[in-house]
Amino acid sequence: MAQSFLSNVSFLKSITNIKDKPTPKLPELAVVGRSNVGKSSLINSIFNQKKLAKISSTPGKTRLINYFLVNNKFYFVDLPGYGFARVSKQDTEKWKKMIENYLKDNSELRLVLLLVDSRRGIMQIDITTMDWLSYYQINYKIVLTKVDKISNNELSKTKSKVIEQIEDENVMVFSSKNGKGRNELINLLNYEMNLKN
Ligand SMILES: Nc1nc2c(ncn2[C@@H]2O[C@H](COP(=O)(O)OP(=O)(O)OP(=O)(O)O)[C@@H](O)[C@H]2O)c(=O)[nH]1
Ligand SMILES: [Mg+2]
Repeated sequence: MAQSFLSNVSFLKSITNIKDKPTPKLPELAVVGRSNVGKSSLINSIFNQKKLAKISSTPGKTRLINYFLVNNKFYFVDLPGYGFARVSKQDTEKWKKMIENYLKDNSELRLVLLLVDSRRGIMQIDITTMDWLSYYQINYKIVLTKVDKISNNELSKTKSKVIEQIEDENVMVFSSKNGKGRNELINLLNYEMNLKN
């Protein structure tokens, strides 16, 4: 039952400006977070595919706003990461503008998954993003990624700290490597994107 909304996915197009959004307009679900946090990997893992979204061990792999069509029902949107030091100031500014431009005035956007590396926890740039999302009244959920890399003990500590920071119990955990948290995330997406729109 958890799989129901995942049966059909395809890459549709890459854009840099939301005026070039695909048609028809459909509800959107987007992943945001620091470079290398595992955004593209999460999309691949959710759909059980290896090469749907391009991934790389070098931060800065995703440079465009990538639209994937799911069941002709909604768009899953993979965004470029932010906050990676080795990228030029000019590029950083360009990406920041692209992401902000995507997030604001986006009436199709139903839910944002804000991915946070479970080894690092919430960083200043994530707080800035959360302020942004709140300001634009965008529904978002925090997902702690790469949880296969830390012990259960470390994970529960990080999770408690994040819950305290954001004052919300609703923190997801995820590993695209061993599938931890995958069913819970699918259930959440199923609910948010299927039943509620
Ligand atoms: N161990 C482990 N590695 C992961 C996990 N998710 C992603 N990775 C690795 O982390 C690196 C970055 O993954 P991506 O999915 O490309 O990250 P991204 O957030 O899309 O990065 P940008 O597109 O640069 O913003 C890759 O080497 C992945 O294999 C995970 O859950 N566990
Ligand atoms: Mg990516």
